[in-house]
Formats: sequence, C-alpha cells, structure tokens
Amino acid sequence: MSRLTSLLLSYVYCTTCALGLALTGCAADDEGDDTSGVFTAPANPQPTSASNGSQSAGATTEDPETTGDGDGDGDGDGDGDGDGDGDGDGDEPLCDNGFLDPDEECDQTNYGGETCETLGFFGGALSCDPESCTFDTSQCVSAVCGNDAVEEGEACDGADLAGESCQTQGFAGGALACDDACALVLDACANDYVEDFEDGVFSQGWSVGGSAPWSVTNNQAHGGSYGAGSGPIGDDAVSQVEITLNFVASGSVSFWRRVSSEQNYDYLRVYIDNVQKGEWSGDSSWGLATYPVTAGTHTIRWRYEKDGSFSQYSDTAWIDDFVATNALLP
Ligand SMILES: [Ca+2]
Ligand SMILES: [Ca+2]
Ligand SMILES: [Ca+2]
Repeated sequence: MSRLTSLLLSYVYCTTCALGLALTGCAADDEGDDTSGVFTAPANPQPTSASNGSQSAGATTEDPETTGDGDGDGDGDGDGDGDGDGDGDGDEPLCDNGFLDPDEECDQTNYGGETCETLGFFGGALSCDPESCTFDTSQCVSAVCGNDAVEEGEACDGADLAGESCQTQGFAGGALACDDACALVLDACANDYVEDFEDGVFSQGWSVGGSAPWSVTNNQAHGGSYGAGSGPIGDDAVSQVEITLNFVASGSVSFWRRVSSEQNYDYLRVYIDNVQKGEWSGDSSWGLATYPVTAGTHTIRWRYEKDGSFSQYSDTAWIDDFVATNALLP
C-alpha cells in the first residue's frame, strides 16, 4: 500500500513537474511549487512514512516475530528457565520451605506422611533436619529386643515374659523362655509324663532286665487295677525296670512303691542315673517317693535286689502311678 502510494505520489509529482515544465519550467517552479499544495504533498512525511513504512512494515511483519521471540524467549523462557532452573538448581532455597521437593525426605513439618512408626520405630516424635531436609529420628523410640522390657511387637524380652508361663501356654509345667528375637520358646515346656500301667503292659520307653524281668500285673496296684512288679528271682539276684526321660526343665519324679521282702536284706532300691536315691524292705504298704531332677536326660531305675540267703513275705516289689514332671520320652 505504501509503495503504491509512493509510486502514485511520485507519478503525480512527476506528472505535475512535467506539466509544470511544460507550462512554466520545472526548475523555476520547484520552490513555487513548494508553497503549492501539489508539492507539499510529496514533501510531506508520507513518502518518509511510506519509506519508513516500507521498512517499518517489513520490520513490523518481521519484528513482531523477533520481538515476540525476544520477549517470548526472554520473558517466557527467561522466567521459566530462570525461575525453574534457579529453583531447581538452588537446593538451599528449596529446603526448609515447607514443601516436599524432590530428593527431600521432609521439609519443616511436612513429613510426607511418615512417622516414627512408619519408619520402623516403636514410637516417638519425628522431626526434620532443616539443613538437609532429611528425617531426624533422634527422638524416635525403638523397640529394643534385649532390653528386658516387652515392647510392641515383642512377645517377651529376656526375663520379661509378659506374664506368660508354660501353664498359660497350655502346658502342665516347665520353663518358658525367650529367644534372641524376643519370641517365646516353648521347648522347655512340657506336660507331665505319667504311667499308671493301666494298659496292662509296659508302654514305650520302659525296659526290663536282670535275672527275671519286671512285668505289669494286676496282683498289686496303687491306683486302678495294674501296677508293675518285680519278677521271681533267687538269692543274690536282681530284677529291674527302668525308663529314660528327657526333662525339658528341672522337675521331679514321683511314684508309689510297695515292697514285701526280707527286712533289711532284700530291697527295693531306686536309682537315678545310677545313684541310689531310696531303698525299702520288709512288708510295707504303698508309699509315695518323690525326688527332684535337673533338666536334661535322666534314667530312673528300680531294682529288687536280694542278698545271699533267705526270702520273706511275697519276695516282690511293686511300683505304680509314676509321674515325671516336664518330661518327655527322648
Ligand atoms: Ca524390648
Ligand atoms: Ca495302676
Ligand atoms: Ca534275702
């Protein structure tokens, strides 16, 4: 448009000039024409604006882009990069701003939902290190297995069994223990081993020996119908029966015994691990015998032992209702 205007004006000017030249002479009429509106028009800023317009038009069609790029890049990218990168690169402004930014465990009181508990502690107050934006767990309380105090997640801790015992665990007795992981150990809990011989035969674990073996008999019984009695033996002979048990905890063995023998010569004797614990002779009624035992494996052996001469009464020994606490067959 402006070029067209310029051409048009130039055409008008040249036409006027030519006309002027034709009429009066163009050189003489230049100044005179300046005063005329005809010449003022071309001398007016229009051509200048037209020429400027042609440049500025080019500039305005191109400049908005360059201006747009400049502004856009400058403002947009500049701000974006500047703020974004500036914030992103500058960790210090990010930490302690209360917002959980990447690579931060926490920021001020913003813990991202974590607590001492979620971090594996028993409890306590979680805090945030304002310098590093990492968790400060110094005020978290740990459940320590090994501090002899039962805490959450622990069934026991050392000697602290939380009031539990073998009995509360359903056993007749024994020693409840606690392992290094603060879990209850029932290995030393056990029910009593009881033998009343009412099956009419020796059950598993009992073994007999000597000149004549013991046997389960219904001739004599402390409880029920059956007891165990020594076999028929002669002078200087022995009849024995024994059982070996694993005592998971210290406890005791007890049994009822009766002997009918030559008094002070022919004896019922009981041994625990080959150590004599008791002896009886004469014609006695049923009596209870009880002996303590330590934890571990022990062999209880009964022997009817005769001396070198004479026999008296039934010449027999009996036992019944044997109870071993905290004991299991090995
Ligand atoms: Ca503990
Ligand atoms: Ca019996
Ligand atoms: Ca004798």
